[in-house]
Amino acid sequence: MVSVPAMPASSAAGAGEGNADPTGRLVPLPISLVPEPASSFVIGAHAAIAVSGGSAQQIGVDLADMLRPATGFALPVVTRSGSAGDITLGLAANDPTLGAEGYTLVVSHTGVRIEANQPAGLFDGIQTLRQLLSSQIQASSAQAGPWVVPGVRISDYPRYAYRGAMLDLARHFFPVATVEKYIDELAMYKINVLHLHLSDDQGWRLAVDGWPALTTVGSKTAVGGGSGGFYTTSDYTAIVKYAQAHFIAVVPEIDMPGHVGAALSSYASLNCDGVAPPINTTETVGHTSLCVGKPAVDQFLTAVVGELARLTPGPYIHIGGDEAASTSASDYAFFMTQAAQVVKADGKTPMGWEDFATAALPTGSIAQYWDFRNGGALARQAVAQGAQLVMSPADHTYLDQKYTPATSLGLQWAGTHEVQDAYNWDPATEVPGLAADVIGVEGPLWTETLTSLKDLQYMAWPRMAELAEVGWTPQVQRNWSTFAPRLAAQGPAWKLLGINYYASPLVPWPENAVG
Ligand code: TNX
Repeated sequence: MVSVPAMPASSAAGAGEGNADPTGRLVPLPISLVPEPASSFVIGAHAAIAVSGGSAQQIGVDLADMLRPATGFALPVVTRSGSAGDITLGLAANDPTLGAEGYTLVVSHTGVRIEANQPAGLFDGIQTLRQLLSSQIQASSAQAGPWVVPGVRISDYPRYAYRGAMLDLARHFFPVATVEKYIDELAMYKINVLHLHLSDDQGWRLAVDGWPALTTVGSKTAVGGGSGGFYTTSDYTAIVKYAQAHFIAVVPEIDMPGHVGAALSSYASLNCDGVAPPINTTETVGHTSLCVGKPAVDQFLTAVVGELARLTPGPYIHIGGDEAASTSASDYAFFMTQAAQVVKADGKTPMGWEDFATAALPTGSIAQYWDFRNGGALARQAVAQGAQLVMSPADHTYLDQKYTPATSLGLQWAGTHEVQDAYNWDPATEVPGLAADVIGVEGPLWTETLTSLKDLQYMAWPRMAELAEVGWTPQVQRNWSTFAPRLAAQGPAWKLLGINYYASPLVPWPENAVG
């Protein structure tokens, strides 16, 4: 039994618009923030966005796109050092502690200056600036203002390098535009990885050169028998480019050697009995396997991994490996060892669900911890082979799990996850003793029960914003009681952006966030 926090009138304002404390709006919380109440800045009608040229230019354009609709200001992006009244973006931070994704953001009464070492840090910095403004900045048409940026000195960089979201396109397919919308939303919270689950029993979602039936047959359905769909090479490339423009790396996953019903239905040669079965569109897992050792399966593996490697600029190729209950243990270990080697030979780093720790893994592979019921044994086995870990414990990060038993969407095999369950955990201690091997976190959004953008949003938000802070902000700076009002302050922005979210009664949403 959890109690709803009391919400005095002053804290309702604190969660929303009239909040003088700039930390009251920021998710994820920066590592260092010094309020300077005497130094607030008002973005004026003649403000410019001054950039140092080169790669800062594009971030300047991003910032202008972000601020123009609601302010109604011209906000020209100009290449010059900033003068009074400007927002200045620079890439001369020269500060090793900021790393590739950190930034400094200083507000004085004459302007705002954001500096970083790399464009990714500058991009993170403009996300923070957006949150420092009134949520009215999210409106799509001109609003009254004034556009006050509270006085503050921020120096900020992430706890973990890998802060991911996963989207299951296999159980239900979603068009490019839906994925791009999710990318827009993730970028606001400094998420930097999008893992796409592109195949499963119920559907195959990516065209593979030389294997046309994967899409002409394998893509045609979905959980419950819906119509399915797939990405052409150019669709997939469009997603990768869109993500890149938001400093998000795509990690493609083809799940093997189980979860392959759609592939088995497409090619008889992948089956031990040489017969292609009909696609089973129920939610059942663990009933399919590639016929390990068959030459056609080797060719399939090489072709699929090769295609993913060609189309994916990021470092990781995810080869699945979960719940292969219909593959013998020895076939499983043989196949996943081979799959990891093919990824490596294609110049990429193999990533897999933690189950693949029973195979021989190249040093530096990435194991994705999910099954909180096994006490971390597979994660330890992976680390013993020199792998690193991405933490997706299903009882904290699975965005498809119901919030409460009354949530109409979602599953609940890992329990129900109210907002506090998504926040109150530490990736470093989730599996004791492995803190040094954790490179980050990921929130998987499985889609057995989800069929629209609205469904995806409802299950992802607010939990994905919570996970963003778990991945970014040092553990000692995180606690639910100070986080809840900051989370609440996202509500009005989500409402203006048309993001459907679960208005948990455990969060003190301001009045303009709900209804
Ligand atoms: C487990 S966790 C799965 C998925 C399901 C999900 C539903 C994991 C690696 N596999 O196949 O979609 O649960 O919550």
